[in-house]
Amino acid sequence: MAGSRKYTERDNPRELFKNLYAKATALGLSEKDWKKLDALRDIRKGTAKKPFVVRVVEKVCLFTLILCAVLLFIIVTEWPVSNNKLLFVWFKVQDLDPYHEQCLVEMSESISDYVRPPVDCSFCEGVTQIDRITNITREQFEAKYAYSGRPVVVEGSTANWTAMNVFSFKFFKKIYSEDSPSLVNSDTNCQFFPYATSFENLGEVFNMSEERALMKDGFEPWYIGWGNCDFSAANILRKHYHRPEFLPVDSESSKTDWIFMGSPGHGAYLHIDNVDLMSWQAQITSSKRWLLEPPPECYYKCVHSMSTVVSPGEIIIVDTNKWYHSTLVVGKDVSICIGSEYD
Ligand SMILES: O=C(O)CCC(=O)C(=O)O
Ligand SMILES: [Fe+2]
Repeated sequence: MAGSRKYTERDNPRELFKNLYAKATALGLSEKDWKKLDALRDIRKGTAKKPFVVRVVEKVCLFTLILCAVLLFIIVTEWPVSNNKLLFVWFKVQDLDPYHEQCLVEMSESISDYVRPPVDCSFCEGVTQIDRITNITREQFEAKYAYSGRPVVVEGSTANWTAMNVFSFKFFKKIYSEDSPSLVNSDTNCQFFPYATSFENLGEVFNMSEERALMKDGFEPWYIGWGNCDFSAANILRKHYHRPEFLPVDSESSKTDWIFMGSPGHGAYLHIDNVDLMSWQAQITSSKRWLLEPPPECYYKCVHSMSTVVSPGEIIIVDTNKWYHSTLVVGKDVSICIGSEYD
């Protein structure tokens, strides 16, 4: 094309600027003078390329900021968590039954311990020991223990329970049919506590070898608990025990029986519960040490720990929502306990 010329190295803006810089410096322009030039500052800013790492960090920060904004939006507006349709999808994605699941997110016990609201420490103020009472009347029980949060062991209240002779690993195994919901925790009421064992459900417990169940030497010890959700098993269980007679007449009992069973030297780790009501627990076989501690926020008002050994035929009443509690089987045989809640 006429009039056009070839692009040369001299036309390179960098080269052009280098020449200009050399000429200006030769004419006496100092580095300080250069820095005063706004145009030069703009050129420097515009052309300076940020290092790769800085650009990546910037992008990550931006992404995190957007993510936080979205999460904040969800938390503040409760969207989409409060949106039923999306909730339904959320459950389905997790393969949960949206009609039976109680909580959107299963909170682990260790987390729920940290996020629980602080308790009113009056329940443990002045309580220095776990009282022991024999043949307590309803009136005495109601006046001092039923709803005060003060723990107590009642002696001699299971005298006419056939459970004392009937309950055993073998007996429990027999009262559950093969398709019992209790064996596979198919319901939220069928809670199973494996504690330190690797059992995943009650079905697996009943499948352990007879030697292990009977704690023969060399077999792994075990300790577990479960909430019975099988009505036909409950009917059989209740033929052998009844609600303690000292409980207030008009108090409702929970329909769920809790059973805890296992080897000497084992038990439940220290925890606090989130159940609806007060609990009673009867020791059927062997003996178990209970350790109770008030929540840490009550340390300045209450004794830091109390313990007692509960023997066969004794019933312990504890507000397990207020007292941290742990247990340890101290007898020689398999420990079996049955309990429930009352309001
Ligand atoms: O009996 C046990 O080992 C634990 C009982 C328990 O944690 C409860 O009854 O809340
Ligand atoms: Fe508990």
